[in-house]
Amino acid sequence: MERSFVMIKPDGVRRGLIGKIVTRFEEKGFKIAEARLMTISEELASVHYAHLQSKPFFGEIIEYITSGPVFAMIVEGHEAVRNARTLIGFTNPVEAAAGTIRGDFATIVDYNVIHGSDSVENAEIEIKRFFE
Ligand code: IDP
Repeated sequence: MERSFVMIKPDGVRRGLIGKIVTRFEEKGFKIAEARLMTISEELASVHYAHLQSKPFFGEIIEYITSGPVFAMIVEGHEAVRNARTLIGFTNPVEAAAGTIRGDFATIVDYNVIHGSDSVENAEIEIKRFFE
């Protein structure tokens, strides 16, 4: 079975969306293999978002993702990475279809509620990064 790394970001946790979001993954057919509530250090955040280091909003992303606990999960299922991305929706909630998590629970890219790995290779890197 393929695995992906999914993380409900601090705005999602603060707004009490853990239950609803976990339910969506379960209803889709994923198994939640592991989960933990954790607070991300600035160091871990900088590694996780290293690909965005040159962006003008990099500092804001780090501030956002470290602003409170996140709910990190390993989800398992058929084509888990691609299926999770479909369930999550496009990065910018304005473009995310209704019925997707970002489409239904977010309005602005700065606070888009959830992260999901973008490739099988990155999923394994992120699982190690957050769970080992
Ligand atoms: P992804 O989260 O859909 O994989 P990435 O391009 O890897 O998309 O961006 C990582 C995160 O950085 C996004 O989920 C979002 O929280 C944040 N982000 C991306 N673009 C912007 C922006 O233009 N302004 C503010 N935050 C952004």
